[in-house]
Amino acid sequence: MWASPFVRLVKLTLEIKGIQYEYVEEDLVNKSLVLHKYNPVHKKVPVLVVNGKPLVESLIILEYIDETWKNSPRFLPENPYKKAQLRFWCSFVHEQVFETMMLVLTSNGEEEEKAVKEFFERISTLEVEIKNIFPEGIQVIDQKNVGLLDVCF
Ligand SMILES: N[C@@H](CCC(=O)N[C@@H](CS)C(=O)NCC(=O)O)C(=O)O
Repeated sequence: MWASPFVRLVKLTLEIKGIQYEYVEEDLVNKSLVLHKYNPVHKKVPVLVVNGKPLVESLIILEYIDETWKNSPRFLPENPYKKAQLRFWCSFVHEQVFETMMLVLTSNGEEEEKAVKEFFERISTLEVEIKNIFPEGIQVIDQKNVGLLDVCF
């Protein structure tokens, strides 16, 4: 499912970390037996298979990759409080921001206007709160200096 933002999130992470992988496309209208086998609960993509073992849910996959391939860049800080804060904002982007973004793209008229307003409200919330997580200011992002929240965003 080439257009899946969740799949792209995992591909982007693998590419930033320099990990070679084989990409297998899934037809979500006609799901394969492999998808049923590797993600029997949700039957969704992405699924990352490492040494025959499947991992599902993009944010969980991202953390797994970061903890397994400890090469730079590290996506999450060691500090448990900072880590918890970043996890919270990643799931906010992943769920709340993404949900309204999809609504903007798929609605019309009044519903679209409402969705656009909601989208900007959520982005503004993130923009204000992010300053508490990064009091030192937003830094330039490049391949060596990128965090979990950057990737999610
Ligand atoms: N929370 C999941 C969402 C994954 C997801 O919704 N994948 C969609 C493609 S964008 C899917 O596989 N949909 C198939 C279905 O719902 O049957 C994640 O972050 O990995």
